[in-house]
Amino acid sequence: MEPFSTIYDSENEILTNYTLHEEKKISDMKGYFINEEAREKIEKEENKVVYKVYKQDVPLIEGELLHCLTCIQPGNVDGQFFMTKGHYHLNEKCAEIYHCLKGDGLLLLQKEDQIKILEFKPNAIAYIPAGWGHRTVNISFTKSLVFFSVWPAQSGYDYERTMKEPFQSSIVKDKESYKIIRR
Ligand code: S6P
Ligand code: ZN
Repeated sequence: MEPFSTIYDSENEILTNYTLHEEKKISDMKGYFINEEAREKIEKEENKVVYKVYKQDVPLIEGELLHCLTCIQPGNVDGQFFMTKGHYHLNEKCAEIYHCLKGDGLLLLQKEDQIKILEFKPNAIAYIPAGWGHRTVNISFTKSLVFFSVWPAQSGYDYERTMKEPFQSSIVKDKESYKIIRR
């Protein structure tokens, strides 16, 4: 393949020249929030966008790197902040790097009985070691959380595992801030 570059358009919160754009709406998040009834209500009323992903395709072969921009909207389901679905990599030997560009968030990480919650603010560069499940949460009431990620092209995604072994912590509103609760 040919070398290429993309531009992060910070005002519009997109990666220009993306080849793949995904939007996860409330209707795509069935079973991910604690209060499923509240999620269904929002789905029927407005079906808001929870997060968007802009990705550049590269060959899914050893040595290549995938990269993308994720933008999580501000919002909550019955007080639980908007977040990504979260996943493990199918290939447990694949790590990942997240670089926060905008907003205010938390990165939830877990591996078996180990849990880590990292602050995720602009300029934070988080290293997600191989084998750790990862989910990002937008804890701002007004702003999007935007971050850039880079990971091996052969990682794959395991979303089923996060359903079988759910993230142990949830991030909910607490007055003007947030608190961490056990799920
Ligand atoms: C991919 C990387 C991110 C997420 C994206 C959406 O390995 O971790 O690009 O795919 O932030 O999250 P999720 O959990 O819906 O894939
Ligand atoms: Zn990942």
